[in-house]
Amino acid sequence: MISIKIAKIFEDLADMLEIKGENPFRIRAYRKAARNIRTLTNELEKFADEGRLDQIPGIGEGMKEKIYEILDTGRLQFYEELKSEIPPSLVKLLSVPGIGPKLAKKFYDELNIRDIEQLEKMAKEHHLAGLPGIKEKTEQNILKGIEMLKKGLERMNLGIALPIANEIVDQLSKLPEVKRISTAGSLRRRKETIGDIDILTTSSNSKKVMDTFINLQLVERVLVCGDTKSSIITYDGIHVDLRVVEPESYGSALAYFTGSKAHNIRIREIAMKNNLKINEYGVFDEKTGMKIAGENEEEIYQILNLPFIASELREDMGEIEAAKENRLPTLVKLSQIKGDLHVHTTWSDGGNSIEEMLKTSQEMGYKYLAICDHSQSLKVAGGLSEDKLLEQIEKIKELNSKYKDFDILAGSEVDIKADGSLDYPDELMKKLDIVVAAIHTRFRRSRYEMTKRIIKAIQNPHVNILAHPTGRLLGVRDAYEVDLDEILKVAKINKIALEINAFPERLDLNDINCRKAKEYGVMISINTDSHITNQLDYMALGVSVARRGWLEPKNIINTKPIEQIIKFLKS
Ligand code: DGT
Ligand code: CA
Ligand code: CA
Repeated sequence: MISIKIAKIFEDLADMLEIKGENPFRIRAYRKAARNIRTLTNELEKFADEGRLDQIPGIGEGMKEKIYEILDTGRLQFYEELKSEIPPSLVKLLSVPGIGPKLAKKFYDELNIRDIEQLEKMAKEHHLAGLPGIKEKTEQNILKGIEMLKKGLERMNLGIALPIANEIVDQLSKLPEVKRISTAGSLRRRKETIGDIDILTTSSNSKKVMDTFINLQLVERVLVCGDTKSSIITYDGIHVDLRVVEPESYGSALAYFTGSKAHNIRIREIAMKNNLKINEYGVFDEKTGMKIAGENEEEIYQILNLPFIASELREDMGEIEAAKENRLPTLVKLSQIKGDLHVHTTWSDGGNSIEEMLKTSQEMGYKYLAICDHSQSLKVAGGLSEDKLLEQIEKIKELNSKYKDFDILAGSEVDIKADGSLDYPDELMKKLDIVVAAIHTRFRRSRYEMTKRIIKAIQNPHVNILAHPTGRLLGVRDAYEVDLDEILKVAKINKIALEINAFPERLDLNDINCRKAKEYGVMISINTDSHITNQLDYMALGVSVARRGWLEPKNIINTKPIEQIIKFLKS
């Protein structure tokens, strides 16, 4: 858990150095290190103990020393010094979309603006527009940015919340007093954003559990500490509720606190029709008041004569009707995924070699992996020239002959240009096993133009997968406007799979659009878009999205054996 704290410190350092106007390479190095440390969750200490910190991509000598200092002393002198120089509330200004370090510094120097509240006030009173280089439009954009930030702050991405929740559950599970434990709430339903983390447990010694909870390393502040419920705030600013319930009520409490509220209301209605009462303590006979169930969640659905409804479906989005008619989907599971069809390597902007990505994939039990580095015009991401790509294809051929029972697909994440043409010529794409097409630039186009552009791209016979189809970045950028129905129609005809990009900020397609793709009979590929080996674990996030989108293994291309993948890619 210390890794989260260290990542946060490095992110803060990057922001502070940016305000100070320091060397951009140094700033980028901190951000990169923070990102890689964050994905290590509980492994960081192991790396440190074994003296292997420099094996983490992006961790050089200086970073290593800083990590040791935090591990040894719990703080970092350099960070404390910078904090006294640059108020942390000023750093927060950078999280307003549209405000960079130069602007933040200008507002601080000229108007003594030190936090977001002051900035909002000054913008509303039109004090910003007078400053050199600041137009009225900028002022309006800043207010819009503040609004977006406030919305975003209320919820965090599943990809941030899930590892933290898992870590807390792991730590508490180690206590002999903890008998049963689970996440609940929106996190257990795997919603793409989470308001707060809910955890539920039974224990013979609630005081001991609460004590352990509020003293966990990631706790910054304790809000409430009681016998049955405690709440804390983590270093990341995440609110976590822990509830301890009686063993005989664990199942009904789990159902109650998993929600959603809308789902629970429907379930209680069905119960009432059967003269039953359901609450967080159990299922009761309405006439006699006798308790008839509550220890296990499954019993609740059984008593109502319903099949068990997976937590990801509990949104009152048709799952109750489907359960009644016995047509709930058989949801895809993580263990059914046989490979990842979109990963990067050091050939473009990745942090690990092809061999390293392969090794981790094999350890995960995969049967194949598609190497899809960036294409030539994406210079910022180290896109491969045509010659370089040809060289990589040869390299992959060579590797393939070395690996038994594992297939490496030579691919590319080919940029879709503004006019819908692709970033490599057809003759070159013909040499690839797989082409993943994606938009990376110029998304401020009309719905009509974007739709036309994507359709043109997926009509190219060499394209197999449309990556992150709507371009949204959670909390940063909304999806671009497209006519998804039109795209799905063309995808169906041209046998194109759409991607669930499992990267935490993307989760694109989202749950609702997955259901739509399924209706159109369009295949889905769940890919991580990994840039380092640790990110291959993001597959679990992608699978959650698929489950929330009612997808079954048969809807997902990378649950299939390699022979069928090849058949699909050739079709
Ligand atoms: P979030 O945290 O905003 O992402 O969403 P949830 O669903 O985790 O909501 P939260 O944390 O407020 O409460 C957890 C669950 O507890 C929620 O899904 C359903 C249940 N719950 C909370 N308050 C109520 C309530 O007033 N009535 C009912 N029926 N259920 C509630
Ligand atoms: Ca919650
Ligand atoms: Ca809660």
